[in-house]
Amino acid sequence: MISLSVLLFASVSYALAGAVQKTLELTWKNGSPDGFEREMIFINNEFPGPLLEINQGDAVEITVVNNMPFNTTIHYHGIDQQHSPWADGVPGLSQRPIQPGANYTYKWSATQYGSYFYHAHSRGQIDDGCYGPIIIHAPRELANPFHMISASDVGVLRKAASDVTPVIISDWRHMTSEKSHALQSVVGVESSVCMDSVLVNGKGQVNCWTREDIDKFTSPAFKPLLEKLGLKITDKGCLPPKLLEAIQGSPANLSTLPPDVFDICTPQDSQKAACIQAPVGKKWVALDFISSAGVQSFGVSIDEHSMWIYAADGNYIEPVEVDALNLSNGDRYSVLVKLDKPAGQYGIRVSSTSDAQLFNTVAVLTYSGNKTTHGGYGNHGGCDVQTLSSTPSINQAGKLIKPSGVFFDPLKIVSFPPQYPLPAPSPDQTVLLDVGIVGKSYQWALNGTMFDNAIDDSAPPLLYRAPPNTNSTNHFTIVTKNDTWVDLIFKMNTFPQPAHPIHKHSNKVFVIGSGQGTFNWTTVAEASAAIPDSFNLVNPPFRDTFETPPALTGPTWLAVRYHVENPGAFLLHCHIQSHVNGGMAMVMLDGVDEWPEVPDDLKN
Ligand SMILES: *[C@@H]1O[C@H](CO)[C@@H](O)[C@H](O)[C@H]1NC(C)=O
Ligand SMILES: *[C@@H]1O[C@H](CO)[C@@H](O)[C@H](O)[C@H]1NC(C)=O
Ligand SMILES: *[C@@H]1O[C@H](CO)[C@@H](O)[C@H](O)[C@H]1NC(C)=O
Ligand SMILES: *[C@@H]1O[C@H](CO)[C@@H](O)[C@H](O)[C@H]1NC(C)=O
Ligand SMILES: *[C@@H]1O[C@H](CO)[C@@H](O)[C@H](O)[C@H]1NC(C)=O
Ligand SMILES: *[C@@H]1O[C@H](CO)[C@@H](O)[C@H](O)[C@H]1NC(C)=O
Ligand SMILES: *[C@@H]1O[C@H](CO)[C@@H](O)[C@H](O)[C@H]1NC(C)=O
Ligand SMILES: *[C@@H]1O[C@H](CO)[C@@H](O)[C@H](O)[C@H]1NC(C)=O
Ligand SMILES: *[C@@H]1O[C@H](CO)[C@@H](O)[C@H](O)[C@H]1NC(C)=O
Ligand SMILES: [Cu+2]
Repeated sequence: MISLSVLLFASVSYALAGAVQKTLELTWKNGSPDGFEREMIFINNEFPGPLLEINQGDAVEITVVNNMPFNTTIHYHGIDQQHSPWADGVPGLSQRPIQPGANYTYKWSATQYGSYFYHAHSRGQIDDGCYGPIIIHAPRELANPFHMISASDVGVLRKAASDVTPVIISDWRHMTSEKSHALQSVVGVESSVCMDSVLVNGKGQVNCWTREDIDKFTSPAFKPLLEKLGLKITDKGCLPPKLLEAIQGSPANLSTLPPDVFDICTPQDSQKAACIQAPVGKKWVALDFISSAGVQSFGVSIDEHSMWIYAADGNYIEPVEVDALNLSNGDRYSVLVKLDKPAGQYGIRVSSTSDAQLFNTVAVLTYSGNKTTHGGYGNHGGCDVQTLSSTPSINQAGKLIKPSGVFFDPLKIVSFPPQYPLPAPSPDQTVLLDVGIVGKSYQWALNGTMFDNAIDDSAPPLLYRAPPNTNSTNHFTIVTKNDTWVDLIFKMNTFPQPAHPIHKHSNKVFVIGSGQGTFNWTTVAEASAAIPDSFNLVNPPFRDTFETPPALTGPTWLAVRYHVENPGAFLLHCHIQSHVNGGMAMVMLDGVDEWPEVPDDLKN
């Protein structure tokens, strides 16, 4: 069990802050989350890993013991690592890899509250199951937005939110990440984008769609190209490899592709579905939706219930009531659900909304007056989905069924309380980044140049070097000074390319603009003078994970702005595993003028 702070509600000044110590032991053994057995990663013998429950202000110490046959590191996604850049978990940047049999202790302070998760940051180990949820409880006194949901229920809503249940959504592949990665360079196309199943809290089914449904839900953006090439979406619901070959414009070795990678779908339904048990007799339940997906993004909804989204990437927002939300890799949304329907079982629908693959799963939200507790996070019981009779709000392709339904729009997020700099600062530095493939369809770059993955083993890690390595001739290193403002402008000028869920390590960014068309300006000031409607410089969303608009039939762009306030070596990267492993990352040497001295006892 986790050693929890006994002080459930630490004061805002953190004078009574507690400590959380936890050991996470990583092992590599057989498991079958969707009914198909393969080798995978377990954390303390669990999949997904155990919940880390923390109070804001706590000192956190996590010892990761690597009992797997390969190197690893653990990253705490969304944790800002104020004054602890050495605990960020990126090999070659903030530490050396943890080798088989070794361990490393991550020490950081919980300066934030809300929903986070931890995951491996080594190669494609996320796709092998290396992740688990983090909840950081806000102090009772912290201003919350629950009165905007129901003025008469504030106490009940706050209590429900403090009992929030994590719901981790991921995609799952039957091949290990290393095999899948190696296969791509043999085959010559990005074959690792075709997954096998969708998991909710580590449970799922392989439910192969009928050909009729596959044809019916084929993305209109790809239909003309498929028809022109005489191709069809594969039996696993994936864009066919021949289409990927056509997009990259260079020949592949498709005869080397095992048929079960794209084509053969074998149903597996030996597993029960994830079952989320709402507390007995309560009016509201809170859920933290977390995407630990390696590739695809998902539409999520709960049958016959709306969801009040009250936090995004951990931070409170002005709540919005929606029927469905889109969840991309690395996103966290916290929702409150009113339990105002007859006691029973309701489907939680999770359907891919990415054009690259049509697949889905169903989990169950159950509530009753009965004292049955076979659900919740970390409980391995399950529910039957065959007996579900509730009415879905989205179809199997993630589209709203009722025309009056509401999909959450992440660009409309408004922080609660307001937290944006006004007047908008003018940036000290603007970094323009050319996003796209740079060769084969598995070779990706955030700035025209593939990130050099050999950095993983760079000795010593960049953070340990003094003075910092300010090599900016490699086209994948951004160097900033402390207490400056930086604009990052992502330009997707080649197409088709999917939406990229970009994750910035350390502190969050303001998502200030996005649009269709070529971004042919050099600063936000020029662009916002020309196309003001594409920008929000007043109350922009505040995120650590943000999606570039998909560039399917023409160019798109995205602009974010952040304040450099935590010197250290951090990563900026796409959270699609095949993209980041294919080179889609940048090193950010933040605040090089105030570079920290790494304490000797924290070096590995
Ligand atoms: C971590 O490694 C050190 C050095 O090998 C060892 O003394 C210690 O017992 C290990 N800790 C755990 C929790 O395995
Ligand atoms: C296909 O594979 C063969 C044998 O591995 C290799 O010699 C050839 O270069 C490959 N062709 C392409 C287009 O990758
Ligand atoms: C969310 O997904 C739906 C269904 O695929 C799509 O129509 C919609 O454009 C997406 N919304 C956003 C804001 O990405
Ligand atoms: C409550 O439990 C009883 C007896 O186990 C069962 O028959 C009934 O269906 C349960 N009700 C709900 C809503 O789960
Ligand atoms: C594991 O990490 C060590 C230390 O950085 C490095 O020398 C070794 O090459 C790594 N092993 C692999 C397989 O990457
Ligand atoms: C800078 O980066 C380039 C390109 O990766 C590399 O060739 C060069 O050795 C680097 N210089 C230093 C001083 O690290
Ligand atoms: C991005 O790449 C371009 C060349 O393609 C280069 O001029 C620019 O300096 C690079 N930006 C960064 C931050 O490395
Ligand atoms: C930017 O590109 C678009 C389309 O290519 C063009 O219509 C527009 O005039 C350009 N804007 C500037 C400022 O050059
Ligand atoms: C970096 O800048 C931030 C924001 O101004 C400031 O709070 C912090 O103390 C600075 N860090 C150092 C090490 O000077
Ligand atoms: Cu990407």
